[in-house]
Amino acid sequence: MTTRRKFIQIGTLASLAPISRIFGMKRPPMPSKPVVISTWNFGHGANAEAWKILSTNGRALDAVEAGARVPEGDPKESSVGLGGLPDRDGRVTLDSCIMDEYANCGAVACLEHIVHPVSVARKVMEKTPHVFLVGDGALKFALEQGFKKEKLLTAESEKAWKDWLKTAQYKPVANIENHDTIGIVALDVNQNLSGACTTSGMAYKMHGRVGDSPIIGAALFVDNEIGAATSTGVGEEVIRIVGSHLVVELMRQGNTPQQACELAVARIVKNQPKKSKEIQVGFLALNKNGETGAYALQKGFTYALYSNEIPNKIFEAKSYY
Ligand code: SD4
Repeated sequence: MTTRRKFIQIGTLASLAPISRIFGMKRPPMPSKPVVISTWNFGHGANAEAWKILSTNGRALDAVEAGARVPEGDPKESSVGLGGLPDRDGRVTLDSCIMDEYANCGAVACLEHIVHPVSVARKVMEKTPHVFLVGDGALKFALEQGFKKEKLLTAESEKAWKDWLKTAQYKPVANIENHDTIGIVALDVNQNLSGACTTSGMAYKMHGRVGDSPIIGAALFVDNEIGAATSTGVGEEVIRIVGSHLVVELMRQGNTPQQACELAVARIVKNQPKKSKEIQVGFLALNKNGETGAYALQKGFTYALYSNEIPNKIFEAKSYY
């Protein structure tokens, strides 16, 4: 399932990518709807769940929520939902957002004790006049909506945190494959786009720290006329460039999804020439035609793509460094 191979980017060769280093590859066929793309290896399981909805003519919104719930509910995934690594005070705090084809969106941040923050984010979107609930307010709302209060810190995550406390050095390392965020975007048969993002955030962050993952425009953006984008990695750098919104706007200006991801990553490098060598940020993009793009600062950013032509495969994104 996790075999990595070089991904020949769909649509990239239609024109010269500004900083593309891809040469001499054949152009793959245009993907047909539906399409779902999600971050990291656990995107494979998420895509499989999303595909059940997409392949039966379901809505992209339902598909991305169902997909994101897969790693959220898996106690072995130490970066999302149940079993997520805690902050430096030992508290598992979750960030998530969701956005549909009408630009409706909902988000929660610093939410504790709830296994499926993506579903709480969807309730914020559908049941409140607001977009974003945080902390105790988000938990109160979740409980009112019938979500169960649970302990999210597993024995493994608690042990990892106690080991970390021995040195207590906060150094987010690129591509710790079991500490990552799921971002998932999909195009359904009715040509509608939606996306979701969910995470326990950077391990051992300060209590109260919120990353890019629940921020609409940063880790997720959907514009049903153009496309959708999502991100993973060091959220502070994604927030600084409002990354996913930037990727969608770059597509609006005529860039392919691949070019848009590359230009967004280049913006981070321009902002932080030194720091960008040490951290990881990755973007995924999907346009209205079902073409996809993926690009990261560092090697090792994997993602999973599911379409009629590519039945759920994991690829490694091209990278700046
Ligand atoms: C954050 N972007 O909290 C998330 C973490 C992540 O790969 O994606 N790690 O900043």
